[in-house]
Amino acid sequence: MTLLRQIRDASPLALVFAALSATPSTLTAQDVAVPVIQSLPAQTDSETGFAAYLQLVAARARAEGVSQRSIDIMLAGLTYNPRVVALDRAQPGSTPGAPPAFWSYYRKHIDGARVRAGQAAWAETGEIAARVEREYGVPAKMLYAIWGHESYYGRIKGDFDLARSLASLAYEGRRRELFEGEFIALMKMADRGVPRSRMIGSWAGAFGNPQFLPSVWLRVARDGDGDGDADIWNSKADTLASIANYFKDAGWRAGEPWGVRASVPQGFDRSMLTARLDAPSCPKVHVRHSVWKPVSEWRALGITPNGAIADSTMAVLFEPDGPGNGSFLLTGNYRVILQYNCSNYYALTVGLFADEIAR
Ligand SMILES: [Ca+2]
Repeated sequence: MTLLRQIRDASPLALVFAALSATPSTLTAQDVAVPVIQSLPAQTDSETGFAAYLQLVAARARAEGVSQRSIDIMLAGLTYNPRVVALDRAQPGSTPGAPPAFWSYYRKHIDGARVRAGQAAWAETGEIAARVEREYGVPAKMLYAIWGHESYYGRIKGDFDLARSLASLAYEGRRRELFEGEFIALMKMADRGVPRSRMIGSWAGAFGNPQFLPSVWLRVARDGDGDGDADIWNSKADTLASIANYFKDAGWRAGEPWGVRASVPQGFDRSMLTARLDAPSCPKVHVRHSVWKPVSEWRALGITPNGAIADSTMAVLFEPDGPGNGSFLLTGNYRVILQYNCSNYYALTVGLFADEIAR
């Protein structure tokens, strides 16, 4: 998933924060005993160096409790894949200056065909989605929006060998800690019984209908159809339950919308609405939001929500293309979508797409 996109979109400083937040707060003797792989210089084209690196990763995996059987399965015949490194290097950096228009981004990603595909998926699996919604408290429309945005309902899941991609990206070294950790997480998936042949996905290591990374799969994937296997590649029930569990785990509040469109009066004074606090994560995303106010206060300022939202709900005002080009009141649940991928355009697109599917 998505964590990769965060990384793609993030500033170097945000990456440092991401790395820090992923570091355990307390070190144990076992942690200290883990080999220091960072001491190996980054290389890109040496099969010998790659093979030597894999042995260091195997040692770290062993230290983290991965079985020798899974290590052998994952490393067997593994070769360096220069293509994924080239794809990674071709990622655009952050564009200086004004951000591109939101609505052109939205129309590029969500069209009538994708909305109809979402409605068709819902018609086919609605009974399962209703059960998942009851169990996790996450609206079905959000599940279909994520599924459709991430993989077009399973049509675009990627055909890269995950072990080869993750090992190559780790070896290349620019984001070694991230990709090495994900590679070891993939080995732990093997320990949990995921067959090697199923481990196929995007060049950057995300996989299945919801495009989870291995660490995310380990943390939140669920078996939705009761066969004992959380198969987010092939099972629609497992996919819906796993996305719902991701949202629940990230703090989704049942009964609250992600946000609503809002009408803002002409000449509305926005000068007093600038948020002063720096957000702890993805600050570039949050800096574009206003201060938090209950909806009742927004109403008192003349702003009208164009959708169901309680007066007591806390919300920020967000106008992605500036005043007069679409205004939104966003709730804490919008932040949950941001955890899936920390981009305003991503989160707003998913929210609006969900509303379109449910229309
Ligand atoms: Ca299952």
